Amino acid sequence: MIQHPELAVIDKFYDSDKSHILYQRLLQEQSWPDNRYTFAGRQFILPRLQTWHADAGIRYSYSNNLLESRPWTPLLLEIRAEIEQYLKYSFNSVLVNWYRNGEDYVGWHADDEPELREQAYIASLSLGAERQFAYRAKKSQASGRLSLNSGALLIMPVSFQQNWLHSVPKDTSVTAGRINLTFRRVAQPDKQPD
Ligand SMILES: [Mn+2]
Repeated sequence: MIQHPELAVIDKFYDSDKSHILYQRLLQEQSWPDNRYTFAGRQFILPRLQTWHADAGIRYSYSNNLLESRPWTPLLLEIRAEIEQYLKYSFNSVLVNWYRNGEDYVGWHADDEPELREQAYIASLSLGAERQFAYRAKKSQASGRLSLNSGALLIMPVSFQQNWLHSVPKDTSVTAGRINLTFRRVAQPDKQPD
C-alpha cells in the first residue's frame, strides 16, 4: 500500500522466479568495478557497487564525476525494452546499484541533476533482497518509507525529486543482496559550437 501521493509502485512487474533469474544474471554478467573513488582530490568508498550505462552521447553530471559510461549489455537492453513497452516511455540510461547486503546503503539525496529537468521520470526496478525505501520532505517534517520487493517497479516523477529526499538505509537484518536498476531519461546536451 503506497502512502506517498507522488510515487507509484508496480508490485510484481516481474514475478519472483523471473526476478531471481534476472538478479543472478546481473550479478554474474555485470563487470562490477571497485567502489573506491577519487573525487575532488579525496578518496572515498561508496557503500554499494555501481555501473552506469547510456546511449552514445549521453552525459550526466552525477556519473561523469564518478563513473565511466558503459554501453548497454544485451540483458540491460532486454529489461529496458520491457519497461519501456509497459510504461510507453523511453529511457536513454540506467544506473545499476548492487547493495551486497544490509550494510550497503544510499544516503539521503534527490536525483535532481540539471539533466533530469522537464518531465523526465525515473523507473526503478528492484531485484533480490527486500529493502526499505525511505523518503522525507525537503520543506516539512513529512516522512515515510515503503518496502521494495524483488520484481517491484517504482516510478518517481520529477516533482518527487524537487520536493523530497530519499534513501535506502542500512539494515543489518538483511544478509542477501539487492540489485536496483534506475532507468533515466537524461536530457541530450546542447550542441557545443566547435
Ligand atoms: Mn536516487
